[in-house]
Formats: sequence, structure tokens, C-alpha cells
Amino acid sequence: MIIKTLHGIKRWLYITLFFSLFIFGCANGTAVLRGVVTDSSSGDALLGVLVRTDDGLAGMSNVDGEYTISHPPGSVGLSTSFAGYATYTDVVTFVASTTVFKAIALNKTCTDSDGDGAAVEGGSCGAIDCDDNNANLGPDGPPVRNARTLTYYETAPILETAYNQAGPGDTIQSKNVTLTENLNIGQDKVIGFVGGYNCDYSSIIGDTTISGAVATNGISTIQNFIVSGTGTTHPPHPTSTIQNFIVK
Ligand SMILES: [Ca+2]
Repeated sequence: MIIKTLHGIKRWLYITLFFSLFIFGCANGTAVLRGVVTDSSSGDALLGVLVRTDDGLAGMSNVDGEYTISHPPGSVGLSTSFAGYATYTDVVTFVASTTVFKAIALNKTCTDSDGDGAAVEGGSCGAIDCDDNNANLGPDGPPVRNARTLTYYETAPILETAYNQAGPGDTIQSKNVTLTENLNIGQDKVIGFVGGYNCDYSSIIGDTTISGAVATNGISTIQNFIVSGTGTTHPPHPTSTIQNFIVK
């Protein structure tokens, strides 16, 4: 009988303790924010990201990118801190006795030292810069240059202007892009045209397409061009060297 009573008291104590904790929890109103931090470009989970509220509570993401912050109910600003990534900010509402989920995708910090709009990182930063120290060398940089003077050309007529300004023996390089213009190679000077260059003019990866008429009656060497324009004069000057010059 006494033992039974003791059991009853113990059970009552446990139940009382349980409800006390429950009521305390509700009264305390602790709410939870939980989620996963990822790289916005790759979707990979990020380890070690500090996610914090503006009033100083924080959680650190684990190896699976998961973070947890306990906080009194209410709305508060949220921000992140992680090297190599731009700060993420948001306002979240903590709800009493509730776990609210918030996924956070971080954008990499974009490095654009030469200010040409292309960044080193690529991905969420946009096009990859092939030379972040030279604004002329980038995916959207000038498509034509004089290889000797390193003068860059991007205003139409691009090739014609480069040709007119070139000195005897100069080589004019152009990227593997399409240029819409006419080109008259008719002057008495030997000029080389080499098309099909990559982003920073370091290697040839294709052809330069000219959408327009090309007259090749001056002395020149021409390599790696595709011409698609009516009025193209071909064959060229007898002493010119033409390689991989396709007229469509
Ligand atoms: Ca750049």
C-alpha cells in the first residue's frame, strides 16, 4: 500500500514536471529557425557559415550546411558571414513553440579587378574573365586588335578601321565572333589578318565570321575567316596568302 502510494507520488511528480516544462516552454515562447546554407551556383552545402540575428543570437552551419537558431518569438533581421561569399540578409519571424525553416543560398563574392563586368569566379558572378587585370581582355572585350600596337577596336567598321590604321607588316587579330561589316583590303601595304582568337588572344579556337562583303585585292595574309556576304571578291591579290578563308 505504501509502495503503491510512493509509485503514485512519483508518477504525479513526473507528470507535474512534464507539464511544468511544457508550460514553461510555452511561457518562455522559445522558437526555432532551422535550415540549410548552400552555394547558390553549385547547390553544395556550406560548412561554417555564421547565421545570426540582428540582436545577437547565432547558429553555425554544420557539414551538411544545417544551422539552428533558438530565439524568442517575433520578427528580427537575419544575416550571414562567410569568407568568399556576399552577405545574405533577410527578416525572419520566429513563432512560439514552432520550428520555422529557411533555406539560405549564398552568392559568391564577385572579383572584377579591371571593372569590365566579367568576374574571376564565374557561376553566379556571370561570365568568367580570362584576364581580370586588363579590361580589353574579357568575354565582352573588343573583338579586334593590332598585335603590334595593342590598339583595340570595337566600333564598326571594326576590321576596316584596324586595317586603315595598321602599318606595313602589322598583324590584325580578331576573335571567334561574327562581325557585321564590309572590309576592303585594297591598300598597298602587307597586312596580316588572323581570325578565330579566344577571349585573351592567346590561342586560336575557331574562325572569325564576317557578315558582309570582303574585297581581298590588296596584299595580305588572311587566316581563319568565314565570309558570308554578297560582293566578296575572290580570289585575292596574287601575292596574298590565304588560309582557311571560306566564302559562303
Ligand atoms: Ca573583370
